[in-house]
Amino acid sequence: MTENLPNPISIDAVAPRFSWQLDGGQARNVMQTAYQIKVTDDAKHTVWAPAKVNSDQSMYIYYQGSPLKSGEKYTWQVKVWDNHGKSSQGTATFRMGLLKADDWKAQWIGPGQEEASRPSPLFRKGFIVNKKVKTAIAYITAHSLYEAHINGKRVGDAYLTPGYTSYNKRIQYQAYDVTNLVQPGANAAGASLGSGWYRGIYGIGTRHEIYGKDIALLMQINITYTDGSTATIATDDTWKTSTGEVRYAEIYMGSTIDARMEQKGWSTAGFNDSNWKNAVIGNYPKDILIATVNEPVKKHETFKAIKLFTTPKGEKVIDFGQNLVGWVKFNVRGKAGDKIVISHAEVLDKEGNFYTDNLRDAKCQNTFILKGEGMETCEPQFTWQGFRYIRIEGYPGDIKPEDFTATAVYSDMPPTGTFACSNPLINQLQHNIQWGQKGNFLDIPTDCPQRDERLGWTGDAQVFSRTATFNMNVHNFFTKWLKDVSLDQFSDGSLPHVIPDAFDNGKPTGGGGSAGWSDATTIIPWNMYLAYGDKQILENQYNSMKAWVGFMKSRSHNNLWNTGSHFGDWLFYTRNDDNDGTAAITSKYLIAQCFYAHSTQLLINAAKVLGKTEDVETYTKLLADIKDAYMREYVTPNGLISSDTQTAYAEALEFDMLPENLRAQAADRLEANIRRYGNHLTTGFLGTPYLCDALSRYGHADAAFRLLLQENYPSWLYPIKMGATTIWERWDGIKPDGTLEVPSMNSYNHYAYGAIGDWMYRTVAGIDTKIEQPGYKGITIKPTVGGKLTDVAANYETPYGKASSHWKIENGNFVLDVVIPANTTATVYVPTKGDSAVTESGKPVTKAADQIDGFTAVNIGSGTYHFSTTN
Ligand code: RAM
Repeated sequence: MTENLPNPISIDAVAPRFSWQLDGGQARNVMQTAYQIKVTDDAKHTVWAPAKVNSDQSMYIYYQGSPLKSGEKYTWQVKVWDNHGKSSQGTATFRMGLLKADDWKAQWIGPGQEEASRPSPLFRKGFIVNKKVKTAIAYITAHSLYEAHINGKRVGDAYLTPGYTSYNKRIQYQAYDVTNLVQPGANAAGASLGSGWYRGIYGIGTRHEIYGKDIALLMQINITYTDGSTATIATDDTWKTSTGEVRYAEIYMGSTIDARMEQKGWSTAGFNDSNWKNAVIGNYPKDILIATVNEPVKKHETFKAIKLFTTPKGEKVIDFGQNLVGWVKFNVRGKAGDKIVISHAEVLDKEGNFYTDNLRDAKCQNTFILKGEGMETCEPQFTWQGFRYIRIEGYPGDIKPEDFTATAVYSDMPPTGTFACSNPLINQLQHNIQWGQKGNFLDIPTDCPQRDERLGWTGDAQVFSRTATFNMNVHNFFTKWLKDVSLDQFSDGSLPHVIPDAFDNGKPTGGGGSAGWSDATTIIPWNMYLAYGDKQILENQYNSMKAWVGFMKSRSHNNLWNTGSHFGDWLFYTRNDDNDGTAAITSKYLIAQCFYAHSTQLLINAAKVLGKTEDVETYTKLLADIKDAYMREYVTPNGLISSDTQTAYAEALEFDMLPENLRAQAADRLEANIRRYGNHLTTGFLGTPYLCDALSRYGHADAAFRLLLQENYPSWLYPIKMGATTIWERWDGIKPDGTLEVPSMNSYNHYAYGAIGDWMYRTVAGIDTKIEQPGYKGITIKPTVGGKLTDVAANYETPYGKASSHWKIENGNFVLDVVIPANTTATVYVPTKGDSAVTESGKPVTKAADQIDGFTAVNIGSGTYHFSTTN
């Protein structure tokens, strides 16, 4: 991998990093002992050939050869040697992006005068190819969304490009190898544009034009002929512009496609564009253009209708069986002018009617006007919807459900994990967590994908970030988003509530600095460092982390951060008829103090990794003061916390707020609190991620399992019993009597409570990285048995390869199958009672290993292992 991507073609890191995996085959204890890299350019000249390095490092080796050139392709080879006397070689390629603003010969172009309804503009240009093409690379970006074509064919398979960044500071472009799309003789290039995040209706209060009002395209095709000569096809005012069938397209609202307006063949060479206007050059910056670091949004799973039915109100509705994010495509035959309207909904109401009130001002409607020429395919553009059901209006003739397909659309991150166990409800929970991630990792991490929001809410992203690493490789996804975190951070160190900052666009008016939200600055970089072992994330984010801690310090008095406005433990358990005070309110300032400590701790951790010893000292002292202030203000000498809630105890325990001697009693109080609520959780966004971990860490795994397995409200499984296929924003999005929560805030696809996934992988299956060997260079396998589970299996694609933990209870004995990838080592903790014997592949291990707290610990290298215990 180059910069964590396979053979990328637009790298703008001046020193890209190389990583590889070793395949240990059937052998055990395989470690790399040495590697040697060689990099050559396209003409096969060596640009870097360092000597063999005796090291087991296989991740993030920085290129250190002669300067890499804009647009050039390079090949790198690595030879590795292992401790079994074997060696092996691998090859990969990468191409540099356009490194300087002047590498862009293209000019930004727009349509000039636009109709008020803003149909999608089309742009086209014919060009001639009269020599043999060696390579053709297209570099494309837009304000805001583009879809490019060459000779009538779509360029690439990405959607909603160029993706969403803080557009006033940086805009990504994408590079495509279009060698196979250009042809000898006459060619045409073209693109259509949508308003998207840049100038569309977006942000709370359905704002418009957050980043600008002009729609614009920047496109350049760099052709290299086999004789070494080059040509550039670039947008300028000789390009022609018009509009076509996409009459309207907005993220929240949906799109209107009038097939009668289609300009057939508009992106082919033979098309007559004589009545098209000339494009108008726009003077927008090119020095903010950057290559794309994360995986683009692509189409993924498709769903067929599971049923077509008529609601009590008489509406025709299709159920796709899964709450998903993307859109519906269908085939239909009708007359010219027939108008079909597809509306979207996540749930039906109590009566079984199509329910859209929770979408607020987002219309989520796609309208298609047919041209009446046989079978037509209808697919929306430059928009997406979050839905399980569609309502169909205006359909000519009988609806054939088999003609409808829903496609899930999300960032194309490699899947990394699976979790399955003997309890089908937990498996459904895992499914819902993954679908929450699929639905809300659409170029940026969003709170929800359906209503008039879909924003990069920092708190939600932070809460879910570690779980996200288990389900998909989110390394580049978060690397990109974190850059916008640091760019949009206010100068006083506070962080806007959403990133990119669609509320303020740089002006600190929309607020920020909420405890647990702005801590995305520290928590996410640290989680990425743990999951991927990538120090560069910490280097890049360090100033941002420090600025956030600085902000909290500047707003504190006597080390107590008790100022500002905070969301608190958002959506915690509360009842309307709360006569006896069961609402689990945790003081917002108490929470703020805990996050102040936690972020400071993470800053210290980062400073240690980066060798910033002065900062380690300064912030260690500060951390002690923060904890002292917390103890003085919020905790009695016996350890009762002034907010006697699950969230207060969970955070106190997870952030090490209490002195050692008060921790066990705090865990007991937490456990007792859970019993008082009849084994229910009462936590909101900020307590939920820590709850089960705090319990299991302090000897109350049983209570954690009782919470996990609780089937009635509030709990993780309650929504599943109510038919959920994603994680809900509220514990009671649908109430036990079938009525729905308030329409003003009731999303059925909000991943925050899915943060329990981290505990399932790391504690129940027990796969974790050692902190001192992050990125799973050192692995821990430490299963937690409980909850009447008899079989738990998790597979996880670490940066080094697959690790897995599969445990079973067989005839009362514990059996554990483990896979550890090559070039890593692991400690396996086999749960043991008293003097029960542990064997590995039939041979006793107990004597050679340590006995710690009910576990027999065994150190192993890579390979496949089978442990079992006999009681
Ligand atoms: C809601 C969002 C999000 C939450 C904020 C505080 O509007 O959906 O989930 O973080 O409010």
